[in-house]
Amino acid sequence: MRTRGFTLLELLIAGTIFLVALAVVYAVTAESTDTARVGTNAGTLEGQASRALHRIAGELVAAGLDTLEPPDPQGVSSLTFRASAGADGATIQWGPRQSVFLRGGHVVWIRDIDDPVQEVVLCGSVRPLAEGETANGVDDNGNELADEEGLSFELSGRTLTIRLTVERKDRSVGLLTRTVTTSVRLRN
Ligand SMILES: [Ca+2]
Ligand SMILES: [Ca+2]
Repeated sequence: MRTRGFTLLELLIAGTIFLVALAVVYAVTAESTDTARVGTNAGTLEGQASRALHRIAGELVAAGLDTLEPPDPQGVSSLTFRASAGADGATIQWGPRQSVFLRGGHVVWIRDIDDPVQEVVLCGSVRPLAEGETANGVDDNGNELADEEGLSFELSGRTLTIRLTVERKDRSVGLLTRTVTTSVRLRN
């Protein structure tokens, strides 16, 4: 018995099915690679923000409540303070005036504002405004602060809340944004 070969039409159909299957596999792989990359970038961004926030909080943890400038920060992006440098009997000795502020997308810390040579950049890629805020004079993100910047300080009693929003461009999702928050209890 003579074996029949494939017709041209059959070969074309088989080839098309193969190409479609290949395209589907490629699309799925590309999508999962993209998802993995976005996840990695988001993780890196969050890590960067968390490290900077802990650094800021670390400087503020010894700060005196009565040394703050402004004395009642409510959403400001710049804070001057003095930290405890030990005690002389019952009297706390306060160190030099320090400052943490936002400048050109960077969080800058100056350990002694009378000697600003010692300024340190704690974090870059800070969003001009906090996540969810647009410059319109109203509170868009529901935290009772209007148009607060990417770094903000808010005092409630002796508790100082620090919020930091960073962002990074990503080719598939546009902008990746992460916000980290922490609180420190200031000294009397
Ligand atoms: Ca707000
Ligand atoms: Ca707003």
